[in-house]
Amino acid sequence: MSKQATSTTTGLQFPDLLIYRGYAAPVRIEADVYDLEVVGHIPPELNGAYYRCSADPQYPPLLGKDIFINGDGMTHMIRLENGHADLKTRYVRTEKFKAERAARRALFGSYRNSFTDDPSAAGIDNNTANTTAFWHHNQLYALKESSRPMRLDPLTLETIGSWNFHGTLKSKTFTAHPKIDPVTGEAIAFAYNTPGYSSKDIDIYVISPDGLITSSETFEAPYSSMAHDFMVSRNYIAFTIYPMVNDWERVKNGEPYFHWDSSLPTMVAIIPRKEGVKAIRWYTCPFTGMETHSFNAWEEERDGNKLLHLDHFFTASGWISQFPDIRGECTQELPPHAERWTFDMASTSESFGVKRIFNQIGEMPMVDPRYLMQRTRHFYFGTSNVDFGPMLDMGPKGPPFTCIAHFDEVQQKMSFYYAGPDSAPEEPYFVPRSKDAPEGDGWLLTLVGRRSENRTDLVILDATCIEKGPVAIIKMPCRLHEGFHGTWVPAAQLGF
Ligand code: V55
Ligand code: FE
Repeated sequence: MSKQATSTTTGLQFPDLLIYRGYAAPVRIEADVYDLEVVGHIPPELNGAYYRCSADPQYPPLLGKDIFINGDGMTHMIRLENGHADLKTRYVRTEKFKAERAARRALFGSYRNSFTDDPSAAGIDNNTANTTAFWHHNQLYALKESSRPMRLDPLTLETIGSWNFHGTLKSKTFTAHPKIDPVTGEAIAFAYNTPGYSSKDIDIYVISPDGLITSSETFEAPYSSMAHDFMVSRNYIAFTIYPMVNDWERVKNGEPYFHWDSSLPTMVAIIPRKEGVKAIRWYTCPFTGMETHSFNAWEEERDGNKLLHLDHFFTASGWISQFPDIRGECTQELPPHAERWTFDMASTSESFGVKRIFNQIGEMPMVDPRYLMQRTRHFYFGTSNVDFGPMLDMGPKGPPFTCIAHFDEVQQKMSFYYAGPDSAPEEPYFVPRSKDAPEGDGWLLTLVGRRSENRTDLVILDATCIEKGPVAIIKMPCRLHEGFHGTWVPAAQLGF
């Protein structure tokens, strides 16, 4: 044997951990594939681009391990036109990505914890830009709640850079879940841990249809914690504040950025959009838990009461696949249920009503975005249902879905699309059939992981009959790393 072959030096290797193994393994491929294979027919009305973000680690972790949500932002784009589909995937050129590529290794340590970084990473923006593809004022962004938006070229997916809305963004952070007001065209957004580190301050922003922050207000939360999503109705903004706590003393000690502490109260903040934070009302929940994501918020006048309904997925446990429970109470992540929390804004009551919208567990909620902030009849989400097929093995971000579900609240009817053996659908994104089609008349786009084939498909379902199976299956020749949130941009807005 030659000297070289017996060398014991190891090259670049990801550790043998769940988050780097098998179907979860980093993909790291920046691909351009023209004319993907299509089973069925892509509806010609679907002319535009589907964008979505994922967390696809560029390098093995500096500390030998990491959490799923700390991977480098990889944006996926599937352009649909005249029944054809083209794929493009690109890493977001964040400052972190560029510095680590230059060093040919990881320089950043654990999630949002600069005290665990390599000294050479000091002062470099840790944005991973890995959570939400967001389109507003004709711009495409990759959002991460720890950082400012990253602006991307919607045609090439080239990174343009960090964006501060022409100097009007005061925080160093920005949510991955802004809500676009379908009536005014404004985006309502927020930021927590606003200096880029521990803080009780939460900023609320209104972004005009031409991309300037026209209103910026700050309120103080009872403790510094994760605020991942929020809810907006026509007249109110609502936050569920839950004890996924950020404690700077722990962070300084190299401990995780968040921990679950059920001894702190779960609370709701309700802010009238017109009066703003000076009219904030706080409610303390008689139970502990965490909002995972929200469907919608809407208002209703009933029997002289002014009701505000918050429709969201809520779980009694923390998110222990990512962050520890410091009291050691929950050893298993509990599944989220869809809950409707109802507040009478005409009364001074400090309590609110809670009921289940439906009895199916789930996550990654979606409504027809044209009906956001008003009552929606149709609810879409990811779920599992053992009537169709077995649960899949636990993944690094929790249990994978096997189905997409549609709940029609008027008919009280739950429908399922089962993705097939060893197949895991991700977030369903709703696209209307036409601009003025009635609520729910359109398609759901969802990426489906084909685990045994190590590939991904984009599945198009008719949202009015998902149980009938796909209208079209667009087959990727490779796997797209499992990700988070996407958006659809019609060709007329893309300009190409
Ligand atoms: C979430 C996701 C994140 C994150 C914080 O889904 C919270 C919740 C993908 O990144 O950084
Ligand atoms: Fe999210």
